[in-house]
Amino acid sequence: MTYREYNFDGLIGPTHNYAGLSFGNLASASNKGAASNPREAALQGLAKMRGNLELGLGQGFLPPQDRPSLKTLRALGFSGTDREIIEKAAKTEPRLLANCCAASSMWTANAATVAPSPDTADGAVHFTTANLAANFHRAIEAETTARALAHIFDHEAHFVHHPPLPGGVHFGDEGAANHGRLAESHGAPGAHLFVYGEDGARFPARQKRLASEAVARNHRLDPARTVFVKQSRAALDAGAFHNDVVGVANGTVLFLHEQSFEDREAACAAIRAAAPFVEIVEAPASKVTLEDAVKSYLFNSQLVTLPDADDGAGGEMALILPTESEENPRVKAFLEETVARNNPINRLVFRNVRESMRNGGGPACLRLRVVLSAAEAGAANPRFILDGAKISALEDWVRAHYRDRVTPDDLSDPDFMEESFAAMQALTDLLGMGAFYDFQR
Ligand code: SUG
Repeated sequence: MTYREYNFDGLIGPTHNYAGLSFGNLASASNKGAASNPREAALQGLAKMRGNLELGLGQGFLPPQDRPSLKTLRALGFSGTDREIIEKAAKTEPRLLANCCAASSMWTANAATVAPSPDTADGAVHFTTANLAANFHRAIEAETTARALAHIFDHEAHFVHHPPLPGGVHFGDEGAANHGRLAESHGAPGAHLFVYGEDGARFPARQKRLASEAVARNHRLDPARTVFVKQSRAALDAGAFHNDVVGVANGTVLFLHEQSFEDREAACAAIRAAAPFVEIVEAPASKVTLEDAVKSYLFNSQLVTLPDADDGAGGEMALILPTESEENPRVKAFLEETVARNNPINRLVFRNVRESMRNGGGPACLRLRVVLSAAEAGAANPRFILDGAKISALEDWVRAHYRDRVTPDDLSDPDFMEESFAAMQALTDLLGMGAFYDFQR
């Protein structure tokens, strides 16, 4: 059977802004209060999707969420008309309002964890929506994310959907950002690497071991091919709030920073036991410091197998990197050295996703990987699987509805809310989604 990897990128929403909401995420903190450009952000995201399509990769997307989240504000005691709710929240609880306006669902690596069908005991594709319990603005994504995944992957025989884990921060789960799959080809049984954290001296860990274990159970993975590894406190405290800031896995390759794991040798031994074919490509701290890694996001790249004649196995690999990693001379030198060496990574592609990067989201944060057989891909909702014409239609939609400048003050403006909902209404019309969002129900 032929299997293919699809990247489902988050379509960036019209309220994209810099509110400094994520403690431990250095980019989010340092850009707090800056003006954002949602139009440019969404077009950068779509250009990355188009670029991946042009490389021959499978590309889908997840829709943005409806923001401001009036449902959340109502549940927290704000009442009146929609406009009155925004006015009251802006006056008395502006931080809460900012949390309810975040366009953070764009980072779909945090939407869910996915297990492809060759890896699961029942042969279905399993999804567990992430509860994102660590941050309020992200925790309120989970309900709509689950709805979106169920809408797109709507076929009982192929797709199993697990709700967000219960228990709040006790089972804090940040989705695929702390998970990687290693396999000899997309369709071969894969090994699953779950990376969890423990609080550092500076910053709290978001992903809990208990959560990773629960997701592995939900997905009916083979325990012999499932590894739980602790992220290093040094990486967390350097600003790697998700493990995908310091490492990425694809196919037979694990590309990571030397200081990613708390106990490097034990972690690598466990990974080799679960995936004997693995090739570990490591950046030594002497060449790339953790600080370089966090600033440049070289590991927050999409490591992809370029298509070849068969099912994507054995093809060469490319790194889809943020332009920031081209601008750091040490990082650039290490990347060039990596492609020159004898390993499957032999192409570098730099993409500008600066608007997202300024909130701590690189190319890998913006995508959820879903490996599908041809039959499974055929069972997914085709409106969310892209070709060039569909990308052009989404670009037109962005140009018609998005502002090119948003400051924190704009979040208090009820007109901005109405514009955002008009955009979402037009999107549901375009995609035939019906009354999908809370504001439409
Ligand atoms: O959860 N930033 C996101 C970035 C997520 C990146 N995802 C991965 N590494 N996979 C976060 O910290 C900032 C929003 C603000 O400050 O306005 C934010 O939510």
